[in-house]
Amino acid sequence: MFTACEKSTGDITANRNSVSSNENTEAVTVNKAFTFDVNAQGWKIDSGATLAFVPFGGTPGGCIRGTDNGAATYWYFKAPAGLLKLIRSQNTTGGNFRLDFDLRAQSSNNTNQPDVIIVSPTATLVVAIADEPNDAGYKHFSVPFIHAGGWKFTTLNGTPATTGQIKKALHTITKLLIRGEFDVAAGNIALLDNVTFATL
Ligand SMILES: [Ca+2]
Repeated sequence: MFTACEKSTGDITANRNSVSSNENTEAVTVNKAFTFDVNAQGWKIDSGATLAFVPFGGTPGGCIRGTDNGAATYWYFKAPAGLLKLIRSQNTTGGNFRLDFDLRAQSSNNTNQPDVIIVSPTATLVVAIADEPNDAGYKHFSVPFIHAGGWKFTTLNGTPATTGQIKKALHTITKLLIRGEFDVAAGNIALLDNVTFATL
């Protein structure tokens, strides 16, 4: 069962060291990591699910959990205003950026939906990740904000976005969404942990 993730304390301890070593070697531009070990750190849901902070079941420590409320929409985790402000403040004429996160979700292979969405006043950009989460455990996802990452305007069938267009959207970003619904069954659950925005 999916809820088994809220048990294995052995794995949580083992994961702690690897996460720490990764943080030490990565060039993090935005010095803000969402580890959800105390609270939800301002994250919310973009329609169709209920958010809860869970003080266990993360990788390691706490995480945030979305539970589908039965609405016939794909629901998303929504980044807090503080993260959007930090992203807007980045020097977009410099290097490129990426979004990293650990996600565990019930899955029925609904791959043909945007997995990450960024919204600015002039563009909505979407991307589908080749891999997808499942309920066997957390998977790490790293989404580059570059043309080769597969970003499209408005829909997955939209016009491909250039790296410059993606950066422009980041510089005025008003919404950042990470998909939580991969199984359309009512009551589906997803867990999110370790969200970072960093240099590519
Ligand atoms: Ca955590």
